[in-house]
Amino acid sequence: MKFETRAIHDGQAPDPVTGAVTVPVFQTSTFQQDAPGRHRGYEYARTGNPTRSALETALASLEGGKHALAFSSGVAATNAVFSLLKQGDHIVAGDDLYGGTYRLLERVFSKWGITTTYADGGDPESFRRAMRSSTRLVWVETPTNPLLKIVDIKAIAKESRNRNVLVAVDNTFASPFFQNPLSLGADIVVHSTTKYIAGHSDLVGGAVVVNDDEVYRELKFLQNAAGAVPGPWDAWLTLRGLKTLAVRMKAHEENALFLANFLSRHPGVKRVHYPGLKSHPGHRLAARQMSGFGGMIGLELKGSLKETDRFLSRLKLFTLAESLGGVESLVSNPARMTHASIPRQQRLARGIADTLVRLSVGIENKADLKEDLVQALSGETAARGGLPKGSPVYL
Ligand code: P1T
Repeated sequence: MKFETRAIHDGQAPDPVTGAVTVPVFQTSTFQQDAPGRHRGYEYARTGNPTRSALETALASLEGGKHALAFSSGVAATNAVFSLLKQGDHIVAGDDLYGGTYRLLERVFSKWGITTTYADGGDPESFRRAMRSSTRLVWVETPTNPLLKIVDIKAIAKESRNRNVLVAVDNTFASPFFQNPLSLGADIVVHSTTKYIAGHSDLVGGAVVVNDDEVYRELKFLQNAAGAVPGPWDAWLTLRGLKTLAVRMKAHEENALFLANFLSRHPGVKRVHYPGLKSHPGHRLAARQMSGFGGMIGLELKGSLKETDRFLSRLKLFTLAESLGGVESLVSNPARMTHASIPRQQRLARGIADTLVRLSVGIENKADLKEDLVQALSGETAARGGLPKGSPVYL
């Protein structure tokens, strides 16, 4: 069955007891046992809950994987994958990644003797060079957060397989609709389901999808042992969201491509990072390993941080907020928001300018979104034309 059909049916058959067409919210912490240790598949809701099981079945299906596990956040899912490692193990991670992932590596796992080397996401060879005999895991995002770099999953997976190193791909930006890393040779897929999968900016959640039974067993153990599970309501909302993932992703992409083209020609814009633009260094690779380019745009304006701040404050439809992937458009300034946990020198070395703006393009009408950008950019351009400080900018 095709993606759109699986999103609506897999794991989501009508309830066998009542015929309810949607999966019930099993709001219970525990389950009756018929005799001590004899239960009907569920014993305690941290270990398993039928609403969560339905979500896990659907997520595995969307990623083309055998097993999925749902977590209470994307960071909790990431934490479970890093917890597969032991003291002395080494990770090679792409150098452009969510600030919270960097923080987890540098401020939590490093304390326990798990070290990380960062490799250039654009160069598979740099991953090979960073590997040591103690390397157990390669971790990449693609497209990356926030610079939208494209990492060659197949090339990295091939190199890692020879060395018995697990490859994990954080697929949050692409969503399973545009990219399935397991089919490109990755061992583990991670999602912040907070973003496109749930899609409505109304919950925080995460997921891990794998094919290998042994890796699944270890992760399932960690899910229960560490306990960062989603409650049934969040599992249910995520299920409701993912039914429309295909239609939403098509709309996100159409709008993002339209706006990226417009922005790349605007005189107030220095640089646009969007893999769907032919000028993007990862465009051809993205066209090969993804079936669409997604809804995220990186943007650098001409001028200083002051002009950037003016632009941010003038936007009306793009809401200044962390997160991404919801139906509504959001804008952020990674250096002071999502990536503030990376020290400034590190950020600059990775190409994350203080003035970088990140757009999560929603599914509103694209002409309205363009108009919002036009007015915010013209304000910024007019202001640079010499209006006294603090003057209102009329257009
Ligand atoms: O926020 P949470 O659900 O815990 O997911 C963490 C996470 C993991 N991976 C990627 C690629 C992410 O972008 C995130 C969270 N990111 C943001 C909140 C953000 O605005 O970038």
